[in-house]
Amino acid sequence: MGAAAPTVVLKSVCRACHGGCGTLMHVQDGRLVKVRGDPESPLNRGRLCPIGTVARDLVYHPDRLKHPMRRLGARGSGRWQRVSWDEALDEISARLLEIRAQYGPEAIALGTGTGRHHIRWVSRFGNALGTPNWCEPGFAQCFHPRVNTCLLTFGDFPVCDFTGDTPPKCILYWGHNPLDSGPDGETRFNVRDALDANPRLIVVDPRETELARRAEVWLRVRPGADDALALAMLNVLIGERLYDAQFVARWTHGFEALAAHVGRYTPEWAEPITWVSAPKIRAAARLFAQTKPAMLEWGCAIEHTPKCIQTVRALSLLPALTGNIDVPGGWVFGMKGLGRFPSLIENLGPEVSAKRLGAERFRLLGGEGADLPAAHIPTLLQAMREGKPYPVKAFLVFGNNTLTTYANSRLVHESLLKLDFMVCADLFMTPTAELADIVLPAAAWPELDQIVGLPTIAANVVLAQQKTVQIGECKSDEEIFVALARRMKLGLCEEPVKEVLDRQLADGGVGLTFDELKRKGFVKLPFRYRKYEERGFRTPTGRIELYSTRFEQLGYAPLPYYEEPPESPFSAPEVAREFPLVLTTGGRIPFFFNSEHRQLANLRKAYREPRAEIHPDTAARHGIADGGWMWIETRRGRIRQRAKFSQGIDARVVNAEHGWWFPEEPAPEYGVWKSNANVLTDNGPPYDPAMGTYQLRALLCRVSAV
Ligand SMILES: Nc1nc2c(c(=O)[nH]1)N[C@H]1C(S)=C(S)[C@@H](COP(=O)(O)OP(=O)(O)OC[C@H]3O[C@@H](n4cnc5c(=O)[nH]c(N)nc54)[C@H](O)[C@@H]3O)O[C@H]1N2
Ligand SMILES: Nc1nc2c(c(=O)[nH]1)N[C@H]1C(S)=C(S)[C@@H](COP(=O)(O)OP(=O)(O)OC[C@H]3O[C@@H](n4cnc5c(=O)[nH]c(N)nc54)[C@H](O)[C@@H]3O)O[C@H]1N2
Ligand code: SF4
Ligand SMILES: [Mo]
Repeated sequence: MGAAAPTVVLKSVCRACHGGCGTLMHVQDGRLVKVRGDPESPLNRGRLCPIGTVARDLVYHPDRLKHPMRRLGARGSGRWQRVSWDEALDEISARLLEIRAQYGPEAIALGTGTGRHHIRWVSRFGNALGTPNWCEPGFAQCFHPRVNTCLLTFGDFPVCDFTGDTPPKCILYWGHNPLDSGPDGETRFNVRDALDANPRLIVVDPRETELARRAEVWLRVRPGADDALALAMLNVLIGERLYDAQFVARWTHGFEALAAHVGRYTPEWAEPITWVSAPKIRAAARLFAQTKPAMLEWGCAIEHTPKCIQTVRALSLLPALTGNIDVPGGWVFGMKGLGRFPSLIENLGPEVSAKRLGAERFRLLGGEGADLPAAHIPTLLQAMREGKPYPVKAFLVFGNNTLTTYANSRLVHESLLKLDFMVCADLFMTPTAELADIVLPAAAWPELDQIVGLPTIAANVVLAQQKTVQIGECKSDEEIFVALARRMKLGLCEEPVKEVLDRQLADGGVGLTFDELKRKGFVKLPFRYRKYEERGFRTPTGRIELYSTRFEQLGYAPLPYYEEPPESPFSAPEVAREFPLVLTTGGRIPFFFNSEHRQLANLRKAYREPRAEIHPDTAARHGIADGGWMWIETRRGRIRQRAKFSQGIDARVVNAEHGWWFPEEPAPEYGVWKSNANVLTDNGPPYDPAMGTYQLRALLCRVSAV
């Protein structure tokens, strides 16, 4: 026997969630033999979460898609035939060119998932193809409402200062539970390190999470009443003169108007709406204002209702009024290590952009106020179903399990069945991929080259993700786009992936090529605080716009206001008679990323089945046992999850987990209708007027024992 091949250790970065943990990839003879956290990475210093730890299980899972497949028989037949990449690309190219010629490029839509390595490449390919219709379930419902709102209010996107030397003295966690979720735009371990310095904690969450238990003030808000709560806190900050008067006078616009506006939103007004007592609201506002530096850690819970943008606006003003902006340990603006992504958006003329579904109505999502313009999902699905305002005939899905993460899964299913042509690129077969005509095998994170800048948008740490192994015939999504663009002779999006990566690095502040960055693993850029002192804020007034001139210009309210969610005990009492409980969904699970990872035995053994949190008194009234299956039903449909008793949750509230399907159950459905929270949610109007956001939380439900 010959000597064992030497092990090579390559630096990379985990992208199994929004990502960012530096890794050391041990490769022997073309096989990944070990994955460890990189002790040198400033984002995780050697640690990995449960999902990162099982990287090898993901890469070598026997159910991975390893070659392209063409469906045999009717949509959803569950029968597939192996085809070559050439056959698959030829067929996709021919069908798309046909649809484009007959109905116009806008009849081809593209979908993707949250924060993936290739997210911007999906819209880039759409732009090359000439269609404005790309979408992502996180665009109107997650993170981008925060980004777009802040770009208009602050001229930049603030992130928590977790990579500097000064820990925060106070953290306000609002609708965000980063002990379980790898947070948006940050990395999990920086968030944990900030807690080690024992900051004072305020938590706004309907569930009694570990953070809520640790908090000095826990505000157990009624799901969907966050806007009322934030407005009442603004009322206290201003009424009790707790704001930073000097900062407000020098660096904000519209303080007088805001002060007059929030005068009506007293804690006593908010108490019956939010189910939080007025003294607690006062205590939270005082603690946040009087402890510095303070930061706001906000999550997607505030973006899952149709008044998402005004909620985000109201919250964003808390750090602004208290002067916690671009200061050590506060909310900071990043150093922009990466250049602008070559999105090819200029290829869409104004007429084509105007055809973006929903753009005209939702100007922060797809119109002139948008950072990365996206189509409105309910409008897109309607175009698939009804051909109105024009037909959408093809859907190309690159990394999204549409049936599990879009609201109202039954309606989504009905819409997808109307398509002429559907393609799905994924790591595994999913209930969504089963509806496709062609399925493409995508490379997982250890199998591809990319760069990532973190914190997202602000990017003062830039890392290289590098290809360490090849699995079957898998290709990265980026490579698939290039291959398809060449096959279709688009004349755009045809240059090699590495050229684009090099250009992004050259246009940013890093000063390295991709190959050079790969060898280093990551670069951390030097940080400067209070950058606004040099050049003001990038808003029309040069200040933080408490009163937003940009919102006003776009035809939206310039000051945040309160609005009741459309399906609540107060706004829909007739519905509440039949469905008396307030339902919220989500609540991240540390072992899975959205609908992913249910195949990985080492994760699944820690968490076999979906759980819905419920108060024992409510459960008792319906004969539901702790750990027993319970039905959860809304006007849209019914699912079952296992009851998880909690004394901490309000007896009027239930929380159902999202993303559940069962890869071990028979194809083509894999149990997707059993426990999927989005059978319960709503994608009908009203939508957020600026962003088009639909309702994933703050709904009405009833429960019963199975
Ligand atoms: N391990 C893991 N990490 C993840 C993900 C994952 O699935 N798994 N998903 C990723 C994604 S896409 C995102 S957006 C982030 C999300 O991460 P988070 O923002 O932390 O999202 P959730 O855990 O769904 O919800 C946060 C908290 O909001 C509470 N909540 C529910 N309804 C309301 C409400 O109406 N108001 C308020 N104030 N709170 C409410 C929930 O009880 C929960 O504790 O995590 C990312 N990271
Ligand atoms: N009810 C309810 N619904 C929700 C939420 C909620 O809290 N409650 N959260 C919402 C939020 S915040 C978000 S961001 C969305 C998330 O929604 P998505 O990000 O779309 O998440 P998934 O649907 O799980 O899609 C991930 C799919 O991509 C595949 N995949 C993983 N890596 C790759 C890759 O590199 N390439 C390709 N081609 N495929 C890959 C996975 O196998 C999986 O099938 O869900 C939203 N839906
Ligand atoms: S937190 Fe995210 S990036 Fe870090 S190890 Fe876990 S899955 Fe990977
Ligand atoms: Mo998200």
